[in-house]
Amino acid sequence: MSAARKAPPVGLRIALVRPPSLHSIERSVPGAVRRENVSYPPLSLVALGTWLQRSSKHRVRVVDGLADGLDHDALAARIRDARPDVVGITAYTVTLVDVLEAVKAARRAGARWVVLGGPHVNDFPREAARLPGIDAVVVGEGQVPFTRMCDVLFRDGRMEDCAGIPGVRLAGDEGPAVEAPFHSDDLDDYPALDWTLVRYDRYYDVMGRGGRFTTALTSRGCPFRCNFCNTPRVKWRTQSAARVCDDVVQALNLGISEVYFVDDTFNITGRRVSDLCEEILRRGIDFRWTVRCRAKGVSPDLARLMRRAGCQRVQFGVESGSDEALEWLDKGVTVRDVEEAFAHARAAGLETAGYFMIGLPTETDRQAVIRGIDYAVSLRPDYGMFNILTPFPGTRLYQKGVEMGVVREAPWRAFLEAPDPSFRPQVWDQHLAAEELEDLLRLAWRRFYARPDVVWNTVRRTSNPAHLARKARAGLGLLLSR
Ligand code: B12
Ligand code: SF4
Repeated sequence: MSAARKAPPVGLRIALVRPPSLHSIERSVPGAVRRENVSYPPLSLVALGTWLQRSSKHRVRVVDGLADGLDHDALAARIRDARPDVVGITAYTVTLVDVLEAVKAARRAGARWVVLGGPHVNDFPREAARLPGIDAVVVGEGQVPFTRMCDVLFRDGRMEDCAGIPGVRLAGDEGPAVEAPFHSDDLDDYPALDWTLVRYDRYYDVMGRGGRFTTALTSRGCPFRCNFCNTPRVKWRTQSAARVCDDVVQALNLGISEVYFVDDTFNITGRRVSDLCEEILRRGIDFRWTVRCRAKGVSPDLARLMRRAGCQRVQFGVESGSDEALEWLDKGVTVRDVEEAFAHARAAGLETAGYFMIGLPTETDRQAVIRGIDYAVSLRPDYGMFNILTPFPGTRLYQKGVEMGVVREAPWRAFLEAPDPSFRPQVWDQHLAAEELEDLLRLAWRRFYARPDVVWNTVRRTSNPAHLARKARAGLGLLLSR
């Protein structure tokens, strides 16, 4: 009898990695909030993995180092288990130090090629391509370029041959500092997500009701021009209502009951929102959902329709209770718009959340910041999220700060070239020092969440004891944070 011949490989083995967050440089968010970040699924990697499986023969494994609470040695062991040819790592700027540790872990695990993608690469392609230990970066939506890259690597075994694939930059490529990210013209071209790539039953939303939870992205980009945000560089595109519903139904079939649509701005046109609500109602799809909306454009009718279609919570970027500040930030929204939007949402029975900033250029002393915090409380959202205004490179706010002599560029430049865990992003410290703003930030979280009605509403709405325990842990963490 002849010995069985080994079948030639049909594709590469690919590990897609979300690094842990052990060295976050974020100082604007208390640890209790950061700890809840592990509860969101790695949507970008599921999207990449789904596409790779659909359009190639490569074999994919997702390693969620964040949700699994791995350190970098455990991450290396987990990657080694997958015996990958290629390791693709998703990179956020605030966890860049961990990204580099993950690159080293991938190398220790024997990966032949290591590739980065994700928001950090999209914002800083040139610097990302210079990071040590990597072979290439992918700028923009990774599905098509990364798959093409893997096809070339499988065929030729040479990373150099991937030069020229749109969206791909080889290590050390000194191309433009900013480039138009690769994107698909039609979001419906992407297939429905294969959530079985991850342990989809483990994710939850601390602000939700404790059901099985996932995120989804139904549009990309935003035409507005808030000066602290870098999203506007991307052209606005949407999925069709039918397509969103198909994807939701697929998730519901896995027992998922809560979906957070993480679009930067869900209600860029009211028409799109109403079309989606009508489609959900027409098909009788029963699930709770959350969106992030702009305050302008949430009419009483739209809010009621959203509620009928299962919307549970609307999150608004309020930022400030001062028109002068909103104007400074180029928000294009007034305090009145915000108050009306909250009133309409509440009247329709929607829960609300507000994002607020402290340390705005118009807050010239401690009292002004405290007035801002009091405004946030007086608006009575069900949830409040507070941040210190932080000018990120690439935003118009950053540029303005440089021109005003408020922003110091050298520390950011040094961090982007050689990420160091001791680096802290400079907050807008024109009037108040960073330490004072951090102290006020803690005050904001405490003032907002230490109110009996907030505690009572949370208890009243949460029937799942395990979820109530999570909420209590997050709440106590916030109140006790130093
Ligand atoms: C949901 C979300 C969260 C969730 C979950 C985050 C997580 N860790 O999974 C929560 C609320 C926890 C969160 C927290 C934070 N977030 Co956030 N978040 C988002 C949001 C709204 C959606 C992300 C998403 O799922 N997108 C959908 C997927 C499909 O798209 P994608 O991530 O861009 O991935 C595509 C490409 O980037 C690329 N890609 C991604 N990874 C890889 C890997 C490889 C190998 C390749 C080839 C390609 C590739 O292909 C993907 C598919 O097309 C985005 C804004 C946005 N609309 O994208 C902000 C965003 C990602 N967040 C941002 C920030 C700043 C934060 C925080 C720092 C906020 C804070 N102050 O705490 C924290 C940090 C979290 C952390 N430590 O990981 C920034 C990141 C900027 C940056 N340069 O890093 C964004 C872009 C918002 C913004 N415009 O400022 N966030
Ligand atoms: S509305 Fe939101 S996503 Fe759009 S520019 Fe402003 S902050 Fe960015």
